[in-house]
Amino acid sequence: GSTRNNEPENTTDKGKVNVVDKPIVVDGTEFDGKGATFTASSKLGDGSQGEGQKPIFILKNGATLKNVTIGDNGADGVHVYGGATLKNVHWKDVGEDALTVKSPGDLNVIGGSAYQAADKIFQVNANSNIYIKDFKADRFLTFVRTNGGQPITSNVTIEGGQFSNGKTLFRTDSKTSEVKFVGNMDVQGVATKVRYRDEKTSF
Ligand code: ADA
Ligand code: CA
Ligand code: CA
Ligand code: CA
Repeated sequence: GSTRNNEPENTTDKGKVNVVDKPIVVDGTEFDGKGATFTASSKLGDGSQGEGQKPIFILKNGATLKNVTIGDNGADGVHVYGGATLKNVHWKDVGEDALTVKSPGDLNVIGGSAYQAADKIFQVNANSNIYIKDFKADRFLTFVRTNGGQPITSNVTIEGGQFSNGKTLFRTDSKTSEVKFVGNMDVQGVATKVRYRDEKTSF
């Protein structure tokens, strides 16, 4: 919605497609895509499940990314170092994954959506506080996953949102990570709400 996040969405560049050959680095500032699409060239990867692809955006030190659509080749999506805020960021077809927390920090994701994630949407590889509000995800295996087998401390809050045709909303192998759900979520066709190691809670 245009005013849901208390800020009008600027989409004056909707329809523009930028093919990205080299990760776009946003360090401590704001990048406003104005509704444009950013899609990876083959130099970053092919958007498959192959590990080691490069991201389209690298966000550092509290950078903000807003009004962006990640296009048909999602490669390794968005990497975050030292926290970031995303507003109105959409993934049309998630590549290997959509976003990775690469180093400690706070991540806020306000609005936005992700479609067609063959595996994970949010991959958490470092200690973090993560707040995801009013996000829409359709066709995914795991919405938020701390890195397999790692003792990561991540506190995740998911507020509202729409989740459909997925396997698991939150999965961790760590004893020091947890998720909290706030408000009303619209969930359809998702098998598992949380999986703490081998303990699953179904919907
Ligand atoms: C897999 C892989 C990890 C890491 C992660 C990622 O879980 O086992 O080592 O690469 O993907 O960040 O995509
Ligand atoms: Ca991966
Ligand atoms: Ca995909
Ligand atoms: Ca990845």
